[in-house]
Amino acid sequence: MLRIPFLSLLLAGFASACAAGNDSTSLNSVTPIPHSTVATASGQGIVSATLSCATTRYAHAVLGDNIEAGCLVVVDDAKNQYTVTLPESQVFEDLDPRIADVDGDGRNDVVVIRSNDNAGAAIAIYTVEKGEAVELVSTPPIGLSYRWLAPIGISDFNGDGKPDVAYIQTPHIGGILKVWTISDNGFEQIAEQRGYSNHSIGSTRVSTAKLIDYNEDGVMDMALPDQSRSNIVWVTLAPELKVLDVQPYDESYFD
Ligand SMILES: [Ca+2]
Ligand SMILES: [Ca+2]
Ligand SMILES: [Ca+2]
Repeated sequence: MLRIPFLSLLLAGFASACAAGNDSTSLNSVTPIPHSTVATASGQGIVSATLSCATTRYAHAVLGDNIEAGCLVVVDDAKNQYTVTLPESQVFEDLDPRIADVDGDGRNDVVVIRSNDNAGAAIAIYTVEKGEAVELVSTPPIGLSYRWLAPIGISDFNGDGKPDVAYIQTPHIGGILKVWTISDNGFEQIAEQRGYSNHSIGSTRVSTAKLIDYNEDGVMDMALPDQSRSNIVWVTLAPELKVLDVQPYDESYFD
């Protein structure tokens, strides 16, 4: 996935992309929120995703400033543009939309962090279906205001052939690694372990982590900072959650 950084945007013009529903304006008219990346991908389904409609209505400010996104603008492979506009009670508390085919239907979806005034953050996955941008699945929100989570990545971590979504819940106050997958039962959690932190309060780097097949068994593993950033911990989920290695922390490993 190629990402284009937008590091020096001014507030001017933020309102331009905030029309509700699906629109037909060109992607060039969409202003990403400050510090955010525009995700792009090849293939079918969603090929571009931009966090836009800057708002300060959710006063949490864990991602470098107090500006969050009120909408998500996606473009599909047929060059149709769609805008998902959140209600006033929610924002996308995120800087890096992640394009991946999460349900394995051959069409790209997009994974974002969506926060709610009363209940905190959730993983939300959107897709384009029948000419509409719709929510595919989401986790329940954490349950408290200003509780946040930081995605690690999307890959088939347990080797069952289906993509999984990994994230750290509450990375600042006792981080819990969680992995979810779309199965016949819906969106369900398949793994959980405490003790990790992939984000520092105020940093615009959403996740300090790396996807790597560390034990070279053909299944993607994760390298994660531990909660105190004393160590790097390599974790596999194949066939079940296990720590593969622990080494002294080195920030440059995650560059
Ligand atoms: Ca899909
Ligand atoms: Ca899997
Ligand atoms: Ca592996």
